[in-house]
Amino acid sequence: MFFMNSLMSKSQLIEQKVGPLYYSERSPFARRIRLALHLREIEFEPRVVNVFDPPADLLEQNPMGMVPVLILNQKPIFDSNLILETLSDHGLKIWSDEVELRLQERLFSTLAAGVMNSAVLYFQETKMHTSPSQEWVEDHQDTLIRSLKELALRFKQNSDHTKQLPHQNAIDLICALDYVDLRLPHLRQDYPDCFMAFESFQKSMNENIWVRHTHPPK
Ligand SMILES: N[C@@H](CCC(=O)N[C@@H](CS)C(=O)NCC(=O)O)C(=O)O
Repeated sequence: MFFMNSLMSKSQLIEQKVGPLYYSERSPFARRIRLALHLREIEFEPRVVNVFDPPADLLEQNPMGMVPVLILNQKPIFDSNLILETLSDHGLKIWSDEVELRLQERLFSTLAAGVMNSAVLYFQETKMHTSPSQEWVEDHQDTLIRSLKELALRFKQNSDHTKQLPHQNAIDLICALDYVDLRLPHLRQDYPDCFMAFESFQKSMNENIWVRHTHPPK
């Protein structure tokens, strides 16, 4: 078990036990939590697992066998959205306090998580199923493209602070884009317009050591 330290001096999380965090190195959902913690210098015990062959302790913590799972005060919290909400409940600054701003930020992050979800489903359909359905493959890709287009529109309108770390919108966007590059690398060529808005953002994000450190391996 590890303890919180440093930057979160006012956080109620300070005295609480954080971790382990169950994750897989390629999971974009887990990466959004790893980055939210790393960027605030919150230490956690890493528990890297293979979700395609889930170990018994992961299934014990989360019967759905999915990552991320964060153990907080000895209790498992799963689903990245609920983890973020819980961290926020414990005083971590994840979202703006102002209601309308918070709604817009959360909608943006929900769209980014939607892109992650479509990319995971696309990967599962193309690489994991014995007889992939072309219809589903196209459906997942279409959903992904629609969500990416909406993200690009909103990104252009968003204020600058949401495009910088450690804002959760910036974290979620970089996790979504890097995962799309991993699983659907052809999209950049097929739909260059969808990625144009994010070009300098993605480059600048990669200057951050934690973004590089958590980059999904090939
Ligand atoms: N809605 C969940 C999605 C988590 C998810 O799909 N995780 C994937 C890895 S990217 C997983 O654990 N897959 C294992 C499986 O489907 O058995 C979240 O936000 O945490």
